Amino acid sequence: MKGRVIKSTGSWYSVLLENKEVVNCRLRGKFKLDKQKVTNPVTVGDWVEILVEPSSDTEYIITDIYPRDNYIIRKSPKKLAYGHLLASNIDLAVLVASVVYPKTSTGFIDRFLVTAEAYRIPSLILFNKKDLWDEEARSFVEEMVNTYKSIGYSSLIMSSFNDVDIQKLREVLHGKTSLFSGHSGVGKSTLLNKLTGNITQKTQEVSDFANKGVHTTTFAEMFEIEKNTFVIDTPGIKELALAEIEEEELSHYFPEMRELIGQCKYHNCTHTHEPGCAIVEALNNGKVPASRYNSYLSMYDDEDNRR
Ligand SMILES: Nc1nc2c(ncn2[C@@H]2O[C@H](COP(=O)(O)OP(=O)(O)OP(=O)(O)O)[C@@H](O)[C@H]2O)c(=O)[nH]1
Ligand SMILES: [Mg+2]
Ligand SMILES: [Zn+2]
Repeated sequence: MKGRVIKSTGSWYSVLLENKEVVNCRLRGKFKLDKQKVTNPVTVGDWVEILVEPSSDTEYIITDIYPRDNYIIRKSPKKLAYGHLLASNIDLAVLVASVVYPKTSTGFIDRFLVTAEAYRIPSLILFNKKDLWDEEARSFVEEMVNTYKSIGYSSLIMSSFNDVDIQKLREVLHGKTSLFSGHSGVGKSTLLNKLTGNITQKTQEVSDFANKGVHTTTFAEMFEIEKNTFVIDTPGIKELALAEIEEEELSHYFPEMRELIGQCKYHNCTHTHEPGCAIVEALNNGKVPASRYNSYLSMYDDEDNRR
């Protein structure tokens, strides 16, 4: 039988079958020693082949993993040099952002976009909690939306508590597998509950966990919000490490810079200090937004320091 992994807790995997049944599966031993350097060989979003354990008629085992269209991998907190697969087969990476309670910085947004570019996954910036904004916050967001639009990124301005907005989001997500990511407290699980029309996920007041440093959602889980439309709710992230991205290739993941690469005076230009840099020239002409260039410099520095 073919199914899709919707949850993984330790050595057990929940697999959604075509008939909507969810069964608990274990892995066959051989997957544990896969040649990939990952701590988890199977992840949420994977399509798998399963069969009933011969010695029982209630237990299932995963016998095969279908090739992945893509995946997102994070550095494993436990095992250095190993990655942790967060999710796979994603059509849309949604960054849920907020300008208040809690604030998402442009630096964080740009890191997310770079990561999605590196995995070749289309992305969407979802500015949530608009009901909390004053005039200043609103125009700040609108400016950001315009900046991102000018370089080809779509945004959505919304509130989890506005039914018209939820309907618009539903249309954007239709027929896709979308990953919800972002800081703790931005409303990922609240949005998911609105989309499913159920209290499927626990949510929590920002002030509560900000003080305690607790994340409400603790592992990635996928939900089918309508036929063939999936949303993966993930735990909040504080920081985003740029997994597997070398500093020399960083500018390739900024679409507005990508088109200028090759026009710099020096072929190995890092776009940080060299004369005759086409990207710095575009920055001065306003074609590369200043906030984006600042994010580039900060990510470049990080990679430098890591070395
Ligand atoms: N005012 C307002 N509050 C919201 C909105 N969306 C969510 N919230 C509130 O924000 C708080 C955090 O929401 P959650 O959905 O738990 O946040 P999360 O992103 O899932 O957080 P983690 O699971 O910790 O990563 C809750 O108190 C929600 O009610 C919104 O659009 N407007
Ligand atoms: Mg949550
Ligand atoms: Zn340059």
